[in-house]
Amino acid sequence: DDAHKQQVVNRLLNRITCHIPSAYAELKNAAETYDPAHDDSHYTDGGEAARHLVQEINDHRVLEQHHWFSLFNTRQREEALMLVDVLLHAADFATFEHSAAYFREKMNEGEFVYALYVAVTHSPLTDHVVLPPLYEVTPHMFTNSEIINKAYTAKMTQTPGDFNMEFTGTSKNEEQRVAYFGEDIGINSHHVHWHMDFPFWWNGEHIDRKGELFFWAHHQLTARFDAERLSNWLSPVDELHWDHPIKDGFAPHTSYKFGGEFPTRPDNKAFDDVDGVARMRDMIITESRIRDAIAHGYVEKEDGTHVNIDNEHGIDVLGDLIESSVYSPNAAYYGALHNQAHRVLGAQADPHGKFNMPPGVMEHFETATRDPAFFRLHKYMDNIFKEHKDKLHPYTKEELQYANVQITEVDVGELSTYFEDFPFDLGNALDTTETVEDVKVTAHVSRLNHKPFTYNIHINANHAEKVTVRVLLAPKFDENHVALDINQARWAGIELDTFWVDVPAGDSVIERSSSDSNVAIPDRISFPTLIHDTDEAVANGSPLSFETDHHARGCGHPQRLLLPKGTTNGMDFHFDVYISTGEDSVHDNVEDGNHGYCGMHGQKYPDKKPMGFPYDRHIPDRRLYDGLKNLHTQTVKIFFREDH
Ligand code: CUO
Repeated sequence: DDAHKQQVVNRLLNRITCHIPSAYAELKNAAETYDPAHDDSHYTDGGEAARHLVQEINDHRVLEQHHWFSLFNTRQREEALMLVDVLLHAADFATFEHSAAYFREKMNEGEFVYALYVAVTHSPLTDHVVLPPLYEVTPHMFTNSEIINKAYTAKMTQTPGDFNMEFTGTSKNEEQRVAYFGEDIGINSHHVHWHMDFPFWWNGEHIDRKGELFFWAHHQLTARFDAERLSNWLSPVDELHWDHPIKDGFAPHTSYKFGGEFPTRPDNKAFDDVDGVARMRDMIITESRIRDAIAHGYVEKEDGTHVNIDNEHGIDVLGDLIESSVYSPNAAYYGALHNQAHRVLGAQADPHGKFNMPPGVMEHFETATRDPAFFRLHKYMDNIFKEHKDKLHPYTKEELQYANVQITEVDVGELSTYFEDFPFDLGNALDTTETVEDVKVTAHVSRLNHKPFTYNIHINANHAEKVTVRVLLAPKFDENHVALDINQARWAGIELDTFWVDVPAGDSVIERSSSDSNVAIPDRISFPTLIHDTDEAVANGSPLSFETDHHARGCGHPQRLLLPKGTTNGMDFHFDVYISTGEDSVHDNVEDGNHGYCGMHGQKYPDKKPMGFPYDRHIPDRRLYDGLKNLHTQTVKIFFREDH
């Protein structure tokens, strides 16, 4: 049952990097008595994947334990994917459990954690399993070296400790003003889960609009980061380019559990070719091939035939092409701009491998957004996507209007943000032995949150119908307090919510709360709580105390960060509500969840319209959007409260 499965997954992940083989007798038994090579009937592939992996291990070809793991390292990824393959071919949960327990003892810990997270995310056997927050499974990737060192001291001296985690650097670095966003453990968790839900290497069942989601999820990260910058008197991020120096350096103050310190990059570092990865010349060629495809309006497939991209599906093709994923129509020609860029940026401290440095933060989805170069890189790609979107014809009045509904008024409650303290557990950061007692060590971070808010949309409908409601926020002014025109504001827009609702004929009010938002998820259940509540449920034979459906997916913008920070005196934003026909919905019923940036697992993306509609395309003339009865726009202020 669910509690049992949850307990197994907890145990597989707890203490995984703590230098002891298995913290649980049950797992040890499963690992010792189980022989995947002789268990054909329990796998849907007859045990082929398991036999293959066992052979690789017996031949001593797999990465050792206690070594860093990078998904972008081709061989390391292959190994992790072999384990994913084994787990996804398990015909029943017992096989899933036993294989995982077995390979846990034999494989690199980083590969194991990655494979298990991906397998639990995608296997129907683990539908209701809640994955613990990665920041409490592999805390090294989410906190800094100073905290880890203090935690070790606490353990050595057997003194429980609470340690405040500071943002990296000093106020001399103006980028530090927005470190609360890039270094937020919830953002990092969302980002790494997004890439586990939509892996670039994914070759299983087709995932709907995966390329477009790659564009949209990252476009939103970029737009949100810019809104945070404006809240802190910084100009929006500038894109990076291969033949310009990387303006901002970054000192991560972070260590691998195994493999030393994450490398540092000074300011204004010129891009170097990276041995075994890419030359800058190749990056420029790859980019120009993609820009050519956009200019031509088609992508050339490997067999020479064309895929037309001058339409609303073009963005999906381009997303696959730029990332690049297995879905890329021609990776041999268009390369892998995005993935290579992450590796190139991650290796700038030691591009020729002279110093045996481990990969930089840009090579891990857990750590990438901490580096200001992350947002510069994604702005660069975002601008390529924009080039394509700007080629499409602007929406016409006909496409935009919806005669059935008139929005008469939208009243929005107070929008305010504040910083709060958040503790998380560091137990999994520390080595464990039989002879040294565990002590409780906790990291505290300061994180942005907002007061819950509601808004009421007053409408008048000619007839009862299901309608699609889209809610957007966009900064009103730039960093010099010059008003953004509609065409700038629309690209800076933040999706707050998209939902479907049945409205009656006549006047009615749609009430919506910030906590309903379909782009955000609540806090993850902490790992110690997860373990405690699960063990209790198993021991008492009672159901789990938490709602598994509600917490099953880790992908989703943190609810706390739904609003940008704003300013003490109130920062002006456009607050737009746009209503269109319910026929934009793919499904009859869409429950509230996290589909805005993360889709619906195993199902079609629920909104038929392009992501970002009705603001995804060029707006040559503001009058196109003036006078639409189904669009309501107003100015709101977001207040940052220091003294919350
Ligand atoms: Cu998520 Cu570059 O795609 O990090």
